[in-house]
Amino acid sequence: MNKKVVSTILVGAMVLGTATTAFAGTADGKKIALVGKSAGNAFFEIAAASFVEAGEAEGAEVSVVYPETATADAQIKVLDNLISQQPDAICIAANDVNALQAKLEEAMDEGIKVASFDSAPNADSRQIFINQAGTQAVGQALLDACYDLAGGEGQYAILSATSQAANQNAWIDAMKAIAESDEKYSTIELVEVAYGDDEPQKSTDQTAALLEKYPDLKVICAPTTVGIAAAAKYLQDNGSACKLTGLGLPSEMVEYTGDDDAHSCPYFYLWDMQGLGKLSALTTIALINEEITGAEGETFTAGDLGDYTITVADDGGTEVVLGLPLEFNPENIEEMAKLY
Ligand code: RAM
Repeated sequence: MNKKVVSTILVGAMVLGTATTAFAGTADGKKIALVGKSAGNAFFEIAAASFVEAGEAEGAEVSVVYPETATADAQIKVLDNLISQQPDAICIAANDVNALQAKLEEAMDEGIKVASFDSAPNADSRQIFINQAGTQAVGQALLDACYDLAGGEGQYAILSATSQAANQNAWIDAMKAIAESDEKYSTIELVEVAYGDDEPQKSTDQTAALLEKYPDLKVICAPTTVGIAAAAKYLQDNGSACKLTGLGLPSEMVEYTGDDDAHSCPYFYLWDMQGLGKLSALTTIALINEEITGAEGETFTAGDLGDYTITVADDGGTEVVLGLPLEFNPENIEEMAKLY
């Protein structure tokens, strides 16, 4: 079955999650829909597995739904379908900051709680954002890695996901703002932001194009798990001197991570993926149960993850922040690859 057919079936019928529970959970019988940015991306599959596990442990029925493409239009179709099914909550990773607003407002007007994870729609489109690692913290880590791998001077480029991706654009904006505000970074130059659309082949082609266009390119930073894996393979297979960093899944980066010339990526970042799925589920359930409304200053306990306080996000909406970005390098890559 090709990808399009699978996606269409996923849009048409809420599958992939099932109800369980024989005990009294905090969300018995509640229906939650988890919406990813795109199908076929291991990142969302890993996050969804822990979301489903945590949700089902509380008695919720979780459905995981993917749009046909990584676009806002495709997510609007998914949302239309979901709204007609009246789940108790939707938790979405947005493909666009503003384009989902009307649909998500419609959902909230109908009494459906709206949380977002991974990639936030604007402040009016959600009640809360579950932020994996803090936008500034991710931007700082990535910019410092570019500076370090460039040896403190020279050209670097960014290989992003789609041009509309809310999360990638927020991280890139944070990188640019930090670079502008600190003289230290004036010796490194961002030459281009390219878009691989979270598709492996397009990301590979964009990597090749960057190398051809900028023969002196020292670093590519790919803040997308799909992009970094594709770039890692291309750079390594071609013995390129250009180094790579960004955000990746350790399980997809093991063979490319190393300090020597034989490896394309000395180190990269991500966050606790299982924690992201679990915190997203438990925050969504806290919204359903009206333990929180998503307002600044509210606190709640997310099971064994501990206590969380809702804070104001960079975009003026609210968020809970899971933790800090985690660095993956030759020392820990093998161990972390077993987890995600
Ligand atoms: C890709 C997606 C996702 C992002 C990761 C880092 O899998 O774009 O939204 O958070 O990369």
